[in-house]
Amino acid sequence: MTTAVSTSAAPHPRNPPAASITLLGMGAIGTLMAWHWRSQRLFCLSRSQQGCERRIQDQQGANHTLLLPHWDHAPTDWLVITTKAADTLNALRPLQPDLPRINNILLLQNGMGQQQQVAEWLSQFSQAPQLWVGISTEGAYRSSQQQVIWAGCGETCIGRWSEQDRIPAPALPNTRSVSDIHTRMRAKLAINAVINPMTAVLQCRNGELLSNADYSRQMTLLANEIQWLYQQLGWSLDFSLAQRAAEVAQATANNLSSSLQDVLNQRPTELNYITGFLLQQAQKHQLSLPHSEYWLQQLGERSRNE
Ligand code: KPL
Repeated sequence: MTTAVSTSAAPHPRNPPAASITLLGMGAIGTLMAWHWRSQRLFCLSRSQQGCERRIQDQQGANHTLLLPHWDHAPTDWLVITTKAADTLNALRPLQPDLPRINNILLLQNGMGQQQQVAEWLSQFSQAPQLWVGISTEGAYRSSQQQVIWAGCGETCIGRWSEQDRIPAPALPNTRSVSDIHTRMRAKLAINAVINPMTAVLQCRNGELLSNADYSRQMTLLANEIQWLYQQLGWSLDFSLAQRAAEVAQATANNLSSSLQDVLNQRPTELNYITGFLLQQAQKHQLSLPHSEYWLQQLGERSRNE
């Protein structure tokens, strides 16, 4: 079954007014969020300025086509950025004249480092939008340029970047607003910093990190190193990383990690914003992370954010 969904339909009179959401980055997670938000007023920012058409296969195997018009620069409640971490500032800079018309910016991406860059960039402007950051455990991948498969249900948590800011959250459907987003982001980063570089280098599914004894031993070494770094940085991690990373690898055993998908599709990976970000933190404190360094070097990428 194929359903075409045009996303800016007028809301039913009994429903709360639809939020205006502009999406920048229509890859796997951007397309999945557009599907969740299909009853809102959705727009996209595409290079062609022509709007975006994407297909998504839901969990029952039904296909839907999403048609998002190009953002008309009218005031928008949310600008949601789901580009690759490395592309964030370059995508945002041309929107500087639009900032007074954007109420909130949400960065929903893998990795860390880009949030700080955006916060610093926004701080120069008097009429800057509120900055939000988020993490998602939804499973989605692109099976072709236009087609996304929704592979696993998850949760998307968002929170304010500025921890002092206690303004109540405006509603963003299908997300949970949390007060400890920084702790959650760091926990997710730690897990990604174990699974992603190893699977990308070894070109294996997540589950193979457990079934192969040598991989499993190396995974424990890497996890223990990152757990040690977090202790040195005073970043709380209230679980054993070796154990949690193994649980996640088990739960996603058949997955190709996002970094491996990037390698296989000859796209740049986000590891400079995962492992690279941790190496930068370590360097600031004169700490060394030989295992993390090894995996990043294996991938032939420079071990710091560009
Ligand atoms: O988040 C992931 C990723 O691939 O980026 C994990 C949890 C490792 C699942 O594949």
